[in-house]
Amino acid sequence: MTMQTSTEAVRQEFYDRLAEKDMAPLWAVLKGLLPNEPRSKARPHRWRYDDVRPLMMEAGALLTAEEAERRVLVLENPALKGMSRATATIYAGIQLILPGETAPAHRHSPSALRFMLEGEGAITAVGGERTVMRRGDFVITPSWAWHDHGAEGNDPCAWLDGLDVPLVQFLEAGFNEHYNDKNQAIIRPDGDSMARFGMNMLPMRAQSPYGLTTPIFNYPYERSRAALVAAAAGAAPDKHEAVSLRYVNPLDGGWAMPTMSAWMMHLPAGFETAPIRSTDGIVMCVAEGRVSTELGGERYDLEERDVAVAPGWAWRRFRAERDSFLFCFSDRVVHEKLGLWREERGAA
Ligand code: GTQ
Repeated sequence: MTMQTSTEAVRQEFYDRLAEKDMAPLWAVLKGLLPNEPRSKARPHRWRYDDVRPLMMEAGALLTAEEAERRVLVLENPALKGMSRATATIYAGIQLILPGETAPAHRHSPSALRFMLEGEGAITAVGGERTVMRRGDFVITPSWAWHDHGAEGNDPCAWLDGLDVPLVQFLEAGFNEHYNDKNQAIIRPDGDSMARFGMNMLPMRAQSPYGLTTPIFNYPYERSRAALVAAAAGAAPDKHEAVSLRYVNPLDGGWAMPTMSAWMMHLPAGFETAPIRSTDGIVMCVAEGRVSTELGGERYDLEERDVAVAPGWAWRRFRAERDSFLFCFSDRVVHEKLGLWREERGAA
């Protein structure tokens, strides 16, 4: 036995005795616990809507929305297979409702957001109020709010779902409950929450019925797009963020949801951003146009409705030949609240 192997054998024998008593040597794991910088387990990835759509329609022929409860194709990060994760903390999926179907009412502690992709007549009901979801709309289901969905027109309706499920799993704070009927009781007229909270005015004693989540549950694309176009006319785009506006909770000026941040980036025709990275992991979807992007060194040309992922601390940059609009969401708000959020802005 050489000197070295005998030392190693002695140490290993010690580690084995530690393990028997449910302990472990820190020095063997310290580098992994305290990395010099984040190295996300998630990979950059892109899902083409042209690939998703036919498979989604196949699922539509295979089972009803009611059978499935939610007929969704989960977008699995290829490095996190079987975990229902697009990023470390975010679940994403594409949900399909066929004309006349209902996705029955339930509620859960994870929060959900929707980014509407296609179909006329998609309806979601949240907390006793209905809204029509149109293409490009950003729609919110707050934690523990009853919600059911339907398609009341003649089209299949599809949207991107984003949930904070992996984060809630990590915190072991998941609850779920079924409603006693397919559809929840509607107690407010359409547009009620928008009138009270979404017109740059607030009730005299404003309080969100949804706790930490914004009281507005549909941010229509028509308005977001118009704001971005007008903002682009007023000033040069930011070198790293082009023209970006975030979805806001009007009650406190913060992000619209307590666990997920959402914003939309407008890339004017011909504009190219400089590289930027941040600790939050981002899911993005092209609302309009065509976006060439580099995410963690991978190049993707994103068409309308394509979804892509930029893992935390991966460099990202964007370019568009024609006016384009990119919906983005991430766990940034959580990082910020915990004092962990960082970004680095690279040179052009
Ligand atoms: O629409 O309520 O993609 O509960 C996953 C879980 C959608 C929903 C998902 C859900 C929903």
